[in-house]
Amino acid sequence: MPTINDWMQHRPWLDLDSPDIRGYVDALSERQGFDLAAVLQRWHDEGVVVFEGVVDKGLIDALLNDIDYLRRHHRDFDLLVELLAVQGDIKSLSLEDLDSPGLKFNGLHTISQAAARLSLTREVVVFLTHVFQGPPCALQTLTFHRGSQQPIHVDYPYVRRQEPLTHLAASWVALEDIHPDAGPLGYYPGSHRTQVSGFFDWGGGSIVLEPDSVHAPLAFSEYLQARMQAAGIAPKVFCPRKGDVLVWHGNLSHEGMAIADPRRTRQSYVTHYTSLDAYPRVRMKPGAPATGVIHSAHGGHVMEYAWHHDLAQLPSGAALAGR
Ligand SMILES: O=C(O)CCC(=O)C(=O)O
Repeated sequence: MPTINDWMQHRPWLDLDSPDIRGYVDALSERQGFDLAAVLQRWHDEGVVVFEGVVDKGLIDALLNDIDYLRRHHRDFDLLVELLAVQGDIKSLSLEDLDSPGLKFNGLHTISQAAARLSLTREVVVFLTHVFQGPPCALQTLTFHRGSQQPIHVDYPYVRRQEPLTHLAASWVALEDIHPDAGPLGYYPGSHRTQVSGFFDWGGGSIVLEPDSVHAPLAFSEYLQARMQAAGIAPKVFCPRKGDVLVWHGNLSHEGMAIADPRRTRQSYVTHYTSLDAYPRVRMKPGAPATGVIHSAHGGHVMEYAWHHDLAQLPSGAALAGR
């Protein structure tokens, strides 16, 4: 059962009070192609960084083509989905379900090579390598067609199989220009600091949601809302252009804003990452990451899940083969 102590003892270096960011960057022999010191400082202060226009638009179009294909042939693929917080198989969805706000595809990277590659955009992988002090690995991915309208939350009580728990971050890639009325992502800068967030006790001192937790996610949202109000932090609304990516800390409060115009889509692709050291061993195929990977780039990995074999692949698999 992870406790406050576990979190505090395993904080990554940038979560300590006064990390020597300038000294760290000056000691590096390689240049990163972006202002690393500035983004590390922003991560320390705000728990969020944005890289504008860095994501390969050809890959985004390949993913959109995969999604379109999947929506037209959804009974031919194995994919977990989540609709109104209930998990199920994509095969069981009706056409109406497929258009529903809040529908998430879980683990699209397992059947879409374009998705797997989008999890490993260079700037994101390089940045997270410095955050974790080791290779970042995709733990899971979520793909949204419309706004999620998800209440305020932080990820680590739900994404909790990595060891240590603190090795957690996420990226949010805009697959189209995001309109303010489409239910954009909202986030609370600086809320990742434990002085702001505190620790929610799910029961018996556990800081994560367990099958026998005495509290429900709604109580957690109410707790975080009260903490944000007490700290005077209002949400920032992220309305990016196609190809922008936002990276957030595993303890950053965020939410899906209300959808003002239900006709609008809000196509986005989220990856949750941990470090290679913290990646749950039971999920890895023997020999991973030397083998058993879907894609590796810039030192990061998207691994196959141990229980998956020969899943039918979306069109980008053939289109990107050998590239
Ligand atoms: O994109 C959204 O609306 C919310 C995404 C999110 O909360 C998550 O992936 O943890």
